[in-house]
Formats: sequence, C-alpha cells, structure tokens
Amino acid sequence: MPAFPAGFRWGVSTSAYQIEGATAADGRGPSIWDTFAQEAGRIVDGSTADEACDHRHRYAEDTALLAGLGVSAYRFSVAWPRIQPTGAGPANAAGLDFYDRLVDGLLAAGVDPVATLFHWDLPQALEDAGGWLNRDTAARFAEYADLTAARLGDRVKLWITLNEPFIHMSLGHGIGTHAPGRMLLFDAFPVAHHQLLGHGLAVAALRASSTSPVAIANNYSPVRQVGDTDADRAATEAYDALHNRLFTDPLLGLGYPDAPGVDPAVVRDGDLAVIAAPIDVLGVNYYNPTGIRAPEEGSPLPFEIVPLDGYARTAFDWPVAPDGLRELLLHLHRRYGDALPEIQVTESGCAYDDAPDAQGRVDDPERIAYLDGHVRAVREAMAEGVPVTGYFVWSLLDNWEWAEGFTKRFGLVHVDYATQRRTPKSSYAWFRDLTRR
Ligand code: IFM
Repeated sequence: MPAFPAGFRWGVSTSAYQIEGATAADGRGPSIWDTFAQEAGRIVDGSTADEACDHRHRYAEDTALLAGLGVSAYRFSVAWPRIQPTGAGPANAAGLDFYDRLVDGLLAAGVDPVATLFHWDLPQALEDAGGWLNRDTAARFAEYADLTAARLGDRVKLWITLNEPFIHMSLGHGIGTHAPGRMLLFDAFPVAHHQLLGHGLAVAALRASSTSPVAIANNYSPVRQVGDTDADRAATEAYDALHNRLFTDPLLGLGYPDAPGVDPAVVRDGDLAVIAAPIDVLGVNYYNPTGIRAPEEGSPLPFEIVPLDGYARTAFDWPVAPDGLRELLLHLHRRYGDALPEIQVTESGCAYDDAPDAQGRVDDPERIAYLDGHVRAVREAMAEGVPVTGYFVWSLLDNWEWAEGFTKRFGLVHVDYATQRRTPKSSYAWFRDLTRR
C-alpha cells in the first residue's frame, strides 16, 4: 500500500437508526423509519430497528472497538427524534446527554467525533406536517442544528449536515422503497430543495456556536452509458445530472443543473445564496458505478438503470469497481476546480454474507480486497492532485440496512443480533494494521 500523508483521517461510519436501538429511551419521539418499518412488506425480513445493535446501551463497548481499531475519527449520526421528539421546541436534555457521553468517550479514546445531523430519521411529527416537502422543515432542521451544536459544538471535530440527500429524495420520496414511502417520481424535487435549504441554514447555525469545520455527505455514482444511440447518451446525461450534480452544483455556487424534475417555481429569491454558504469539506460516499440506457417506450423515467457486466459483485449485487472511485474524485476535481473544498470519503464499504466459522472467527477476504482496492484508488487520485484528506469505512458494525433489514452485513465487526455479541472480522485487523502504518 502506498504511503498516505501524515494527518490523513482514517475513520469508520455508522448512523443512529441503523445501530442505536432503544427507540423508546431518553424520551425519543417516533421517526419516519419507525412508522415505515411497522408497515407490512416494507422491510425484506420483516424486522424493525427497535433493538438494532443496541448501541444506545453498548456504546462504551463500541468505543473500545474503535480504540482497538486505531482510527483517528468516528462518524456517527445524531438522532433528531432524541433531541427534539416532535421535531420542534426545546432540546430534550436526556437525548443530548447520550451524545454528550458518547463524544466524551470518543475523545478519551483518542478518536475525533464526526457528527452527522440528518441520516434519514426525520421526526414523524414533521412528516405529518409534510416532511421535506414542506419548506418549514428546513427552518426546523436549522433549529435542531443550533440546539445540538450548542451542547456538542466545543468537542465535535467535523459536522456533517445531511447524509445522502439524493438517496433520501429518490428512494424515500421518488419511488417509495425507503421511508417515508412516497412515490412522487420527479415531483419529489421540493425534497431536494428543502434539504439543501436546510443544509444552508444549518451551516449558519453551526458556525454560530462551533468553530469546527462543516461538511455535507453526498452519494455519487459514476454513470456508464450502456448502448450507443443518441437516446442512450441523453438518458446517461439525465441520470448523471440527477444523481451526481443536483445536490453538488447548487452547493458549490453553480445553481441547479438541467436535471429531471428541477422546478424553478420551488426556489425563492435568496435560496441559492443560502445553499451555497461555504463548506469546509465535501463528504463523498461511493459504492459503485451505475449502468444507464434509454428507457423503453412509455416508461415514466427518462432513463433505465441496467446491471453492468464484467464486475465481481457484493452480496447487494453491486459491482465492485474501485476505479470508479478514482474516476469520481478526478471528475469532481475537474468539474468544480477552485470551488471544490477538500474531500473526505465519508462512506466506502461492501456487504458480504459473513458468518462465524467453527472457531467463532469471521474471515472476510472479499471485504479486505474491496477496501484495499478503494484505498489505493483514493491514493491514486491524490497523486493526481485531488485534495482528499480522509477515508471512512462503512461500517464499524454489521447493522440494520434499511429496507434490507438485517440481511446485509457491512461491518468490520460481526454482530450476532440474537446475543449482541461483537466479533471483529479479519477486515478489522487489516484496517487496524493499515491505519497503524
Ligand atoms: O447503510 C447505508 C448508509 O446508511 C447510507 N449509505 C449507504 C449505506 C449502504 O447501503
């Protein structure tokens, strides 16, 4: 493995709803994912995240796993419904107390706390008032950011406002496979705009009570055109604008791209300036490239997503393409030039069907190969001039993978959900050795 610069941030990521469990503790209110998971047929294995990895109670054990891993940073998310059970009003002290203890434990273990404010668990009360379709949710989000930063802002080392707003818009509001389960197709654009507006307002709120840098974590996927007709090219451009540019162009001051669904009537005077408030770090979440061709006649979409041939695949059936990460980083650098802040890869990882062997060991060579390839891809992009300063593995623990329930394991640490026993996999030792070197 080629050397990385001193100070490069090595970390692992998780999110509140996927690991915490204890959904009724601390006076936490219900979130859209509690509601969604209780609806028949929404989650493939019929599970809920009511217990998940029980991290809310086992955070000290999980902090010890982080310390053993030797990472310099841990990216977690704060559950908005723990801080404001109905998404508005004063802070719930018991909810903040939990994150206060977590942050102090991380610092004592020599691990920088990196906090994401919204990783999809919107308070249900806000959804009942329209959720992200309602412009007011952006203002509520800034209020929540303010309350959280007032308590943790002296110790969190990097703030991330939103996680993957594109996925929350498209799966949650476009095709309805994620909470809140709306099927609006391109009429979901207000969800994009109000999340971005909320981000911009939250940046200002965070700056008011914390001197730590601020970021957003976007999901990106290099698009591969399948087919060579003009229609295939148009479909590829449309998908690229939607997935890769809809959230980044306005953040970096370019306004909205010509992407399907963009509706200027939703955008008020001054919004684009709020959204383009300077950020310190662009978080890049990368898993795989996407194959696109022209849609069948009569399709409601201007593109069709198709499987890409010639790649090894993860248990999610996602193609393993480390070179896509290098390509993506170079592309961001080329496209945004001086407007691009430093980049941290805030998620990179893979699901495999890991299980303990007869001795209780969990060997996951495919994950090691996956991570090795992606870390090398980052280093190559850096050598070509892209300012990357960190890399976070998704995820520390096997966890509740949204609509896939417990069927997809992404962790460096295996979790037996029946006993909550944690078993570091061989990839944990591999990553530990890498970060030590
Ligand atoms: O588990 C998710 C995470 O919550 C957001 N990014 C992608 C991961 C794997 O699907």
